[in-house]
Amino acid sequence: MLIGQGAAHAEGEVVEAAELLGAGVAKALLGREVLPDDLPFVTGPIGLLGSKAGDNMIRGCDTLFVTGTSFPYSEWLPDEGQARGVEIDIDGRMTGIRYPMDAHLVGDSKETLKALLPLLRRKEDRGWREKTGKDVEEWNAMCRKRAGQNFGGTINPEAVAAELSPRLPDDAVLTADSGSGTNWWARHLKLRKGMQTSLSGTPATMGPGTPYAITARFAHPDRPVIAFVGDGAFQMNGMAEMITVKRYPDRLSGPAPFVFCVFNNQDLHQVTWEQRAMSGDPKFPGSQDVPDIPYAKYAELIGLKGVYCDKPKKIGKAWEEALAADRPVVLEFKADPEIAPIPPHTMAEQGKKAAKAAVRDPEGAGIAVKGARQKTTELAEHLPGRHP
Ligand SMILES: Cc1ncc(C[n+]2csc(CCOP(=O)(O)OP(=O)(O)O)c2C)c(N)n1
Ligand SMILES: [Mg+2]
Repeated sequence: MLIGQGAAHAEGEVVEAAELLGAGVAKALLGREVLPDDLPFVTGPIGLLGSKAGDNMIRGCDTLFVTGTSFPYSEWLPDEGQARGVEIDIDGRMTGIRYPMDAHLVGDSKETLKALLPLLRRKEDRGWREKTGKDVEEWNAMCRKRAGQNFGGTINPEAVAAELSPRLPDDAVLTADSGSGTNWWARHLKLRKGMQTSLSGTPATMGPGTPYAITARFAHPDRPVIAFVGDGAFQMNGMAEMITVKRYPDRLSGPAPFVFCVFNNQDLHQVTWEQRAMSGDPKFPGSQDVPDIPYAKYAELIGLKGVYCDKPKKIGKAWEEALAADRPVVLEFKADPEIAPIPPHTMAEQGKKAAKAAVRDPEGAGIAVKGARQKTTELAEHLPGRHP
C-alpha cells in the first residue's frame, strides 16, 4: 500500500486493509502523519528521500494499492505491468496517472475503504508482511549505524535527527523545509501517534519550513513545534520570520517547545549533491556557497534563545536544552556538508545495478531511461563524499 495526505483520518481503515491484505504501508511525505512509524509494517517514505524497506516493498510488490496520494515520481513505482493496481482518489482525474491501474475507485479514502473492507478476503500467507517487517528492522538498524558515524569530529546531520527522534515530545508538530534536512527528517524521525507533520510536498519549494512552523504554533499554541530548516532557506526568509516570532510573544511563546533547527552547512547542499549525482558535476561554489551566519547568536540578539552545537557528542544535550527552553529557540548545528543526502540503498545496490544496466544497454542510453533514480545512482558511487 502507498498512502498520502488524502488518507488522513483513515488511519483505522488503512491499518485494517493492510492487516487483511497482508500488506506493508509506505507513506508519501505529505501523508507521513497518517500512520505512526512504530507500526512494524510501516516502511516510512519512498522515493529519493525514502527508505530501503519502502523501496523493496513497492518495487517488488505483485499488487499496488494506492490511496489518497498523487506521489509523482513514477520511477519509484513498480515497473509497468509488474503489479496489478488499485487506486482510491477523491479526484477521478488523478487516478491511474502515475501507474496503470486495474481498478479506479473515486471517492474519499476513508469512506471508500470502509465500503471496500467487507469485500476483502484475508490473505492467509503472511510471508510478504513478515518480509516487510524484517526489511523495516534492517533499515532502522542501517539508519542507526549511519547516524552513529561522524567524520573528523564534525556533526553528521543524520545524527541531529536521530538524536531528536526518541526525544520528540508527545503531540509535536514537525515541519521541514526543502533541502538535505528533509532527508534526515523523512528517514530518521520516527513519528508516534498524535504527531503532525507538514512540508512543501508537491512544489518542494525552499522557504516554507519556518512559516509553516509559525502557522502551526498560531493554530496550536500549546503543542510543541519543531522545524528543520537549511541555512540557505533560513537566510532566504527564516531569519526575517524570527521577527514575526518576536512580534507575537503572547501567542507564540508559551511553555511548549518551539524550536527552529538550522543546519549550518554553508552550502545549498541538496542541490550541490543533485548536481554531483545527476550530472557528475563537481560543486560550483559560485552558486552553491552560503555565507556563515551565527544563527544562534542572531536569535539571542533579537531576544529569542539561541543554542549552538558543533560537537557530535553534544547533540543530544543541545536538543534537551532547546526543548526545555521557556522561549522560542534557534538551535544551530554546524553540520558536515559532505554527508550525501542520497539514500544508502541507492548508492550501494542500485548504483551497481544501474551502472551494469548502462553498460549492457545496446543504445548506451540506459542511464536516461529511468529518470532520476538511475541517473543518481549510476554516478553516486564514484562521487566524492562520505559513503558508509
Ligand atoms: C525557491 C526554491 N529555490 C530553489 C530550490 C532548489 N533547491 C532545493 S533544496 C535547495 C538547497 C537548500 O539549501 P539549504 O536551505 O541550505 O539546505 P541544505 O540542502 O543545505 O540542507 C535548493 C536550492 C527550491 N526547491 N526552491
Ligand atoms: Mg545549507
